[in-house]
Amino acid sequence: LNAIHHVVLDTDIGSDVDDALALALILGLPSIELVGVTTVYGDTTLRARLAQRYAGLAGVKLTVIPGLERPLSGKEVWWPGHEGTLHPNLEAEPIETRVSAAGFLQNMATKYAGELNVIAIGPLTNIAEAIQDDPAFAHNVGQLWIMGGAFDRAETEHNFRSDDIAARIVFDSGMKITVLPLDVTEKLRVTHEQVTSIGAAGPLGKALLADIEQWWNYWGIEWNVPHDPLTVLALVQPDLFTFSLSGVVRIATGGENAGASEFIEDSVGTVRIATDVDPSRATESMLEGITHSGLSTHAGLP
Ligand SMILES: [Ca+2]
Repeated sequence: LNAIHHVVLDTDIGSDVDDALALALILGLPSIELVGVTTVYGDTTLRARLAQRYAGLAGVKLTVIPGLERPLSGKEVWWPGHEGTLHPNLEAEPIETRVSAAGFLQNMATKYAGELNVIAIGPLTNIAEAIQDDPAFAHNVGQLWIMGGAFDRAETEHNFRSDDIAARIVFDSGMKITVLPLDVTEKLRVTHEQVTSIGAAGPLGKALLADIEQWWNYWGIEWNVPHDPLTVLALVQPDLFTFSLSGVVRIATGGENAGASEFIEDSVGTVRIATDVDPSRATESMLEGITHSGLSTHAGLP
């Protein structure tokens, strides 16, 4: 039997639809126990309620904690405005406000010392806060899985660029980190065919379909990249990926180049980056997990 992975998901769910797909995938994977969700970047209360809504559609109740709204970089938050608009009465969704997101991350890292997986699929503000505020945190986390960065091009990536200061704190922390950069995530696409099968997967699938269509309409495209679900998959099916040797990641801060990332191989480094993926097997596993969460956990469905 595979071991159960204890996971905290740190997410900017609600803007790019791929965070919702990542949450659905997590809920559909029997090998993951989701111990909580923290939200980051912009209206984190709205994001937290939205996460609870998706979970509810899969018959699951989450512990969701709204995290920091403003990046340490001080940059203006990118907020397209469609966040949550397809989901009425979100204010009724319960969230946890007695603890901060950083405090919750620290508590879980202590509770599951050495074996907590934190999956960070938004700007790294909450993670940086948890590191700065508790010297034991970086050591207590088993592994941090990050969607972010780009190592094969000059352009910067949204999560690192939005909070370059936080990204640098995280990569300088000595934490064990696996990075899923654009180099790898862009090898996959969510297409019409796949979306049709997601849409047929119960109430959660139906909601995801509407959100995917909204996202496609926003950009005027007919596909999107599943950056965030792929990051989840790297934890549960590492055999689908190729990873670098250990090394360090340097983050450029400030100026035009803010958030640019560079990987340097180093035998004492604690970071590895994904360098390749099997796109067809990854797509298959991703769809299987997402549709499973929609169909199997909701009462009254086959
Ligand atoms: Ca995200």
